[in-house]
Amino acid sequence: MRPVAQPLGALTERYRSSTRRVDFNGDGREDLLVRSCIYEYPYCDQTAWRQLLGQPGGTLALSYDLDMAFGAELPQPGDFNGDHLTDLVFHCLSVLQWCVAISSGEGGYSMNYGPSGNGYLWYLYLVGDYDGDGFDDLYAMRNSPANWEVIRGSGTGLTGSAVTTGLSTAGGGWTVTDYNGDLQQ
Ligand SMILES: [Ca+2]
Ligand SMILES: [Ca+2]
Ligand SMILES: [Ca+2]
Repeated sequence: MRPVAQPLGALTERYRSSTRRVDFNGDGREDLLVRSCIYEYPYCDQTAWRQLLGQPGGTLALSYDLDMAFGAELPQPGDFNGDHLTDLVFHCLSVLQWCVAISSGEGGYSMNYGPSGNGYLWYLYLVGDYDGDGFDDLYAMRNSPANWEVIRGSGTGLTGSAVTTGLSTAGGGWTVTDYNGDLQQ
């Protein structure tokens, strides 16, 4: 049980999850993912997601563009292989599959592909550790029936099939949390 003075645990414990503290290269400095224009002339006709890595002194340095993401996606941070480097999961609109950019440790990443994204809402998904195994999992909204499904983190990326939760997506405004403190979300 947590002491009353620190019901959420010590400050250092609260932000140990890479889901909450984005660090692509594991140097302890928080990093950013930004959407920016990559073809600006004569007008911006293509955007991309770009990693900016935190530098000593508080500056940021442009690192990598996110492959297979052209700007309409909404990448979500998580750690799908349990190495404490922040990965990014999103719906690859170019191939209509769920995919994860697994961070490599130098600011780069390798792409991993999960199941087809057909039949899911492509713009609304969440990340949490559904089964408490230390690998983050993807919560995806199935269109019909309108239920949440979970595509588990495998330790190397995403598993090839989804788990049916039976939980309706009705209501909107969803988030993922550990409701009963059993370290499963
Ligand atoms: Ca970093
Ligand atoms: Ca990782
Ligand atoms: Ca998991």
